[in-house]
Amino acid sequence: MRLTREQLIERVSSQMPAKRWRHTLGVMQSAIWLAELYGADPERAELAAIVHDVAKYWPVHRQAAVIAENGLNADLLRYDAPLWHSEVGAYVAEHEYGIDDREVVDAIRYHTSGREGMTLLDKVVCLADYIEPGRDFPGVDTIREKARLSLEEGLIAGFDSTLRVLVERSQMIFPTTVLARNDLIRLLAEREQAGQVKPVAENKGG
Ligand code: DGI
Ligand code: FE
Ligand code: FE
Repeated sequence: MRLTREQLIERVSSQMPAKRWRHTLGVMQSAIWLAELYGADPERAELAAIVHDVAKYWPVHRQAAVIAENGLNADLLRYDAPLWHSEVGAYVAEHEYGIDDREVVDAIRYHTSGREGMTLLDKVVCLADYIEPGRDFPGVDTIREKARLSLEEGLIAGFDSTLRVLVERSQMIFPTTVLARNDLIRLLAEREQAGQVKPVAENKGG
């Protein structure tokens, strides 16, 4: 039932221009690298990366139909069309390619918007999408540097760059991206606090 890695590569690559497939190969490479660096499963990270943009070049009416006809997140349809392919990709992964690994399917689903409470795999795939070797947008090297030190700081920098562009163009912002970014910033702050609270507690004890 489930397609092999080779079958997936064949099926996905046939649905996009060569340039987008080269991007996908880059995301596979970066996802494996980040997974190894931060303790995620490289095989599952690569699997999500292979499929993540499968629907990117589908006509938007076809993407919208998949969302509307299968009870997917229809709220997306009120926002920019570039957000839709990730939800459609998750559906294709599960229902056409037989990927029954919920975390892999969700990493595909949330690779564009992020979400509150992102899993390790969500973070790896979303950040890999920003920093793959073929990416060449202003600020990408800063995101790459942060990605090397912290998955969360890398992702925040990635979302920052997307949000900056959207604001610059006076485009809508999908609220889930804001929630995802807030959540990551809170996580970092809590981590830092935990690090600082400890010596204080020790002082009290001493
Ligand atoms: O599919 P890719 O080009 O590899 O990258 P992606 O899946 O991150 O898609 C990003 C596109 O989505 C980019 O053109 C910005 C657009 N977009 C529109 N509104 C939003 C948004 N992206 C996010 N994260 N949040 C938005 O509100
Ligand atoms: Fe994408
Ligand atoms: Fe992508």
